[in-house]
Amino acid sequence: MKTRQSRAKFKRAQLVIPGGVNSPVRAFRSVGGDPLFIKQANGAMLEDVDGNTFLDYVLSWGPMILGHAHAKVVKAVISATKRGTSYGAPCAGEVELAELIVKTVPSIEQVRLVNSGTEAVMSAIRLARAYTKRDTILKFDGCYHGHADHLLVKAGSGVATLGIPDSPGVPESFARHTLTAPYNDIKTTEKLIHKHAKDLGAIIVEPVAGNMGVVPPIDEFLPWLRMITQKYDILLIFDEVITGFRVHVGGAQALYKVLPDLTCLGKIIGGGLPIGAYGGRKDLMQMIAPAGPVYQAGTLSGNPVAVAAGLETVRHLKKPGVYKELEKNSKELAEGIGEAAKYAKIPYYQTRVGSMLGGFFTEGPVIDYAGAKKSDTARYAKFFHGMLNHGIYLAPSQFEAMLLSTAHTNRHIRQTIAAAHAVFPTLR
Ligand code: KE4
Repeated sequence: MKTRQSRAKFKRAQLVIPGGVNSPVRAFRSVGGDPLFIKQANGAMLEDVDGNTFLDYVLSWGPMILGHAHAKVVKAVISATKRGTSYGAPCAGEVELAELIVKTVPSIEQVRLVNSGTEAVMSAIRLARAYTKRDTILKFDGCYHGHADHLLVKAGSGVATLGIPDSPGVPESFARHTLTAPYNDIKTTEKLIHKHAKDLGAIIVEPVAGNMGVVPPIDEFLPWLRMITQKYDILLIFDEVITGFRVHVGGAQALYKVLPDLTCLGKIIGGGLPIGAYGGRKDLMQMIAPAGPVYQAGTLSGNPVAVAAGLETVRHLKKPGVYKELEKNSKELAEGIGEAAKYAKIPYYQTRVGSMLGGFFTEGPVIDYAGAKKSDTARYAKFFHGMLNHGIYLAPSQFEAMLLSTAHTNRHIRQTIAAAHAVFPTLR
């Protein structure tokens, strides 16, 4: 595969951008090699600056569920742009998108638009702390909720201790307010809650984990979390930045019928433009300035162009049959890849929730981060490059998701399965 142009651009990028990328995972560090610079994208396809084309299963990490440059989204963005790109004042589009979110996501009665998932999560946590007047939060190992300081925290040694910073620059004092527990581990989580109940204000969870690879909740996990948080008067926050409008039009909360107190959204609701949102019970959201005392603001929040792209995307997703088609293709793809691994006798533990697919190079089962970390990441790197050479662009990390769009056709699915049959045997 020719990569001269990408390599030259990457060299140039590293002179002026740390690591040559504006977000670490794009740098291919965990799979090796240099990142490809994308020239354009359309539908399910990417084209890089050397003219190589790929079937895209990253979809900009989630937003592009309708595929790239969807005609209606492009048209909406162009016409919004012609009316001005930002007013810093209310506009009809942001109200329409808020109304659509309120109508579609079961637990959301009011919502605030922001500019990223990180911003959505940090605002939801500030609100939860203000409402409960308790500062400690609990997150789960392997779940990622953006890069706000108090969430870049890893498990302290032993379960009972509070978190420790997972990045330089995060003060110990911040990490001290963050507890971590293993995902899907009810027993350990219960112990932590009992021990810290008096100052535990909120529990935040990815209802389907998408940042340790894809790890679904075990059946009792989410209902139990809802029960125990109600029992201890702790707020339950669902981080649906990936799962929102992905695994179900109403998100994971609609799929699993478990309603959190607050929900964080992002990605899909912006149709590929910068966006985030947090919302939930009206009594909580009414605490947000200027309605209430909890401050949160943003120059480009509710941006007219971003909301135009988001509106077009969400309106399309609400059409009948969209998720049924996504489910059919995703199921066929997952089964096909699984068969290819089995045929090649390569241990490969698969997970899937709707059009969110995961695959770990380990016998499995994988139900938490410790299990995910047992997977053979060197083998994943070889698989990644093998598939890339067959024109299939997967996430350049074992700990991400493989995502489908409505632009992925059955022919694409069969092409991907054929590539897997060619690549798996080379991993022996
Ligand atoms: P952003 O600030 O990147 O918009 O969203 C942060 C975030 C919050 N919550 C969840 C569950 C997320 O997955 C994310 C961001 N997702 C990663 C990929 N898994 C974005 C890719 C990147 O960091 O470049």
